[in-house]
Amino acid sequence: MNKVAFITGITGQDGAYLSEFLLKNGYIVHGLKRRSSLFNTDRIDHLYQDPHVDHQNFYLHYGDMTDSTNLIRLIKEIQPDEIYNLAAMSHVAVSFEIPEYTGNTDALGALRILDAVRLLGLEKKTKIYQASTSELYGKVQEVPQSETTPFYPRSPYAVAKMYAFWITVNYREAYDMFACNGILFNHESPIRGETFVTRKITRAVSRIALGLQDKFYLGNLEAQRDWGHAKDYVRMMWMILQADKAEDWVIATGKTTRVRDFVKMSFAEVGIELEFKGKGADEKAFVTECNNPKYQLEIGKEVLSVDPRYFRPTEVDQLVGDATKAKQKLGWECKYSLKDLIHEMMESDLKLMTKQQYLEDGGYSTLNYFE
Ligand code: NDP
Ligand code: GDR
Repeated sequence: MNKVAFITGITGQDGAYLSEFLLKNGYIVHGLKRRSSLFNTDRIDHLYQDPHVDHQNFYLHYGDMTDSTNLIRLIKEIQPDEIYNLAAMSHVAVSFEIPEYTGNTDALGALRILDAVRLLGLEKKTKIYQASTSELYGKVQEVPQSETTPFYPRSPYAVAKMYAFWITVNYREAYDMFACNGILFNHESPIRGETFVTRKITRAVSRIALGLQDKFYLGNLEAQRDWGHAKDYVRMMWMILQADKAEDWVIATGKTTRVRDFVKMSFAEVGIELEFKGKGADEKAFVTECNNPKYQLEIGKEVLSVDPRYFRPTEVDQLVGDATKAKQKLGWECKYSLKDLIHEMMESDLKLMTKQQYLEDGGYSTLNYFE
């Protein structure tokens, strides 16, 4: 019998990779997608199946994390063996703009899933994965951060995720449910949302190299993140639900890198070396070498400035995870290094931006939001 999984947030970065992974492993996959005025299924279009054909194993259902009746009905119909609750308003900076909605979706959304399973009497059948986050550590109390490090959330997003973390633990203890938190550190990929810093950088560097844009703007260049590849991390989500016991797990590479160095490494992928000058809000980056004849950038050209608009009211300065428990107990390992990740993201964005170049050369405009 094929196992049945229900993924909320299936249209997001992790939902797309997790769907691929579960389908390859023989699962029947159901996903929750939001109604939107434009198509929002770009990342999973390659998995789409015509609902009129037999033997379908990939299904999408309309729904929303703020709608309990919808979630209860879907879980009742699907009778999932595993639920992966990945849906969230996942942008930390945006959560300061829409804190109530963030709480409703990210905190109460997790409760709605847990309580639907309980209400439907599926406690012994359905295992639940909750997408918890390294943002819980926020104002860092300990380096590196592990399952025993105290939390100190620093944004409405992280506070909402802290509720989701504890309600998952509480339902596990109160109702003996197989409900687990994966405390995942940042993970990226070529399909990462365009407004997260890594993808913002690889898109901008590609456009600058191709001559489509002169420069770009970032916020805090000093922040340090433990960046892994999303493909490695979704495999771990599945492993967490296959463990003997329901527990909470830190997933991280154990290495941390400054935003500034991510910028340097991305430019280095196209043979461009940079020098950073100034400090804080006045920092800028200039080209010092251009070693690839394909990309002709003037030496001394300014390609990056800090714009304080991207600073956050409260920032998380440094994250670096200790995934010893997952490595020892579940045998998890990262297959991708940061260099591999940046290489893959740059390769993909250079291709995408080359398409934009053709369009622009043909007289069509292509939008590039500075978000
Ligand atoms: P994305 O932002 O790429 O995807 C978020 C998904 O949630 C999208 O499918 C989005 O739908 C959906 N969603 C948002 N709001 C709602 C709602 N109200 N109802 C239903 N669906 C909704 O996130 P990632 O894939 O990067 O992350 C997956 C999860 O893991 C998130 O919960 C995130 O907070 C968490 N996380 C992510 C980490 C990372 O580094 N990527 C690290 C740690 C945790 P739509 O496509 O329509 O917008
Ligand atoms: P993060 O990711 O907040 O860690 O949350 P993001 O890529 O948004 O920021 C990382 C760091 O880069 C700094 N930064 C900028 N960030 C953005 N987005 N845009 C900028 O221009 C910019 N300049 C500097 C930020 O200040 C920050 O320090 C991600 C999300 O996926 C969450 O859902 C997840 O829980 C955590 O990772 C783990």
